[in-house]
Amino acid sequence: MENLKKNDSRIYNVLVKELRRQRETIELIASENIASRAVMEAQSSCLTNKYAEGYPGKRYYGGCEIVDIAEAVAIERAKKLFHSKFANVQPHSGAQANFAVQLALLNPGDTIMGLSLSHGGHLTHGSPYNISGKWFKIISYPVEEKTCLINYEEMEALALKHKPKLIISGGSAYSRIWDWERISEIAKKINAYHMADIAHYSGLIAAGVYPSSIDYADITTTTTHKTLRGPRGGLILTNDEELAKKINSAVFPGEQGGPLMHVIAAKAVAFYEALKPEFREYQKQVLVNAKKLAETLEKDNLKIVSGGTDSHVFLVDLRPLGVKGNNAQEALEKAGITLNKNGIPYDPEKPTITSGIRIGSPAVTTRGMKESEMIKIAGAIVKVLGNIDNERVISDVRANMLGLCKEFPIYEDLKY
Ligand code: DSN
Repeated sequence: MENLKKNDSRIYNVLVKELRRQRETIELIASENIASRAVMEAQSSCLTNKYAEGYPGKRYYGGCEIVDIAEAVAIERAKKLFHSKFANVQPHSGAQANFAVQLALLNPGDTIMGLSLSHGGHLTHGSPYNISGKWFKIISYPVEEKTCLINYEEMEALALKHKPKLIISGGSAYSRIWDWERISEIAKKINAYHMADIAHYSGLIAAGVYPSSIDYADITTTTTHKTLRGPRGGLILTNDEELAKKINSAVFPGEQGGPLMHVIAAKAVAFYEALKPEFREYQKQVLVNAKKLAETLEKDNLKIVSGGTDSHVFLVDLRPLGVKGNNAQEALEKAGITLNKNGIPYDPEKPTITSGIRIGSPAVTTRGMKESEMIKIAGAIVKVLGNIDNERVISDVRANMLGLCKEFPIYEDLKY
């Protein structure tokens, strides 16, 4: 980092402070992780300089023969990892991946159906503030009020009534198993496409510890930086050759220009890491840790939405404590624990306040933490939530969390 330090001290200082924050914080944001040094090296490489509009072997620029290798390797590894016949590794993000699918399959004015954002869906599945909600007619399916689970009969009834052209499964805050097969059956009945957005679950799926959508959904999209632990980016998978052609055209030239070749190389590195047996062990521990956290919090009388988790994530309903999500997030951050406020299904509070928090285990598991640390972290959360305005308690917890972070260091070789 010597050049950055010398040439741009303001940004160098941002990196120094952020590295310190990450080292000294218990990271429970379910969509974040700690990428390997190999991933970061590929991402910060000279590949950033290369324009490569098009696809390997069919580019609009000269000098692409080397970066072609990076993209071809990324595609080959993604296909192997997810047992998929086709992969497009160019989407800059999950949102770009989802929009590319919508661009490939739909016309403005068509109807699409996705899990309601306020029940755990995603902005790109039909929020009125997103292009998906502006361009398409949206039918949102809910979770049941009592169980907070998806009711597939209700989903089917909605689909038969409104006949969407696309049904989207997956979301950002649904902790249970998705029945991909059932959703595909519903889609077939109305001649709709089924797109599974596995952004949250993709690392678990790659490791075989959560059911895969690949053989059921027409198209699967994901980000590469959540449980998958790669660089920030998107990925689209399908087994259908005709859909694959449409997707390629929708990504480029449909919605993107030059692919980020440095990020694609870093995706290739992450897929390679995910193909290793250690990754499966890691994901098993992600599941164990999430369950242990949820179970311990529940024993301490916190209410877990849907009563538990089958994945890396879960929501806590804070209403029995009389604490709002925004205040909980703020107090926990002061105590050295980062997570996000999150609406719970049928939340009476607005999204900037919320009645819940979302908790995820991927990042702390990457640090090497196991069940005993989850018990300590759950204890710390309970203590802070019970003493939300008590600076002394918060500062004691902060000291304990700092000690825990020091026991499980990250990026030890980074010297800035
Ligand atoms: N997918 C969101 C999250 O889970 O944090 C971000 O878009």
